Amino acid sequence: MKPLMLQEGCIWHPGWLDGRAQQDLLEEVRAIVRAAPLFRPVMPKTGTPFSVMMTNCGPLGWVSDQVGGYRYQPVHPETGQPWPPMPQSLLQAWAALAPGAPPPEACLINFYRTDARMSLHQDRDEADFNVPVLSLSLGDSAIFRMGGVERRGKTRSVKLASGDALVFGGAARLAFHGIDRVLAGTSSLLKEGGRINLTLRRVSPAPA
Ligand code: MD6
Ligand code: FE
Repeated sequence: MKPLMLQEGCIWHPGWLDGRAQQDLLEEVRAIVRAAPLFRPVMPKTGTPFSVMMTNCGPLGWVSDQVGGYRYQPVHPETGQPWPPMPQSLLQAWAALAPGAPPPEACLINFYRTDARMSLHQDRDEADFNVPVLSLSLGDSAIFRMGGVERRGKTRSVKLASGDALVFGGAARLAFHGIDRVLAGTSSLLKEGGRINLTLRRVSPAPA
């Protein structure tokens, strides 16, 4: 399907990964989870657990806990081991959809059971907001809500399906967004249902 601009800088590529590529990426995600087990982050200050479980690959990974807050770090918060390397397929997706951007340093992998959500947020733990974030989705479809750069602005929702890519850049890079709900039974990729979302990020300033 042809790409659609949801807002300036935010491009949705429905079906960017075909069935084979989705299956291959799922296998890579499974291998990453074996090396870097899913953990459940908690909100800074309140300690409220996320409903989503997470892991990462690449030189850096995004973590959150009560004391340290949101941050990137080179090791898994529970095992203390470096994150597994980023698979070639993800680097290829980055090269294709974020051409000219400096290499990604982190791929955050979110696991949603069918009752999980992600509240409206901005991604602002990275140094350079000129570099886009690239999102890839696997498994059940989900209602993705996006607004503007102000929390109270108006929002629109799209249904992200397995294989969809979303480039979050330009004026949309700091737009609020979240997952309202996962639509159980919309994909057969994951035997037990649920959804996986991968977001590739440049964390440090671009090399000179
Ligand atoms: C999700 N995505 O699709 C959550 N962040 O599960 C995100 O939070 C996100 O899709 C930054 C850029 C693109 C995204
Ligand atoms: Fe986000």
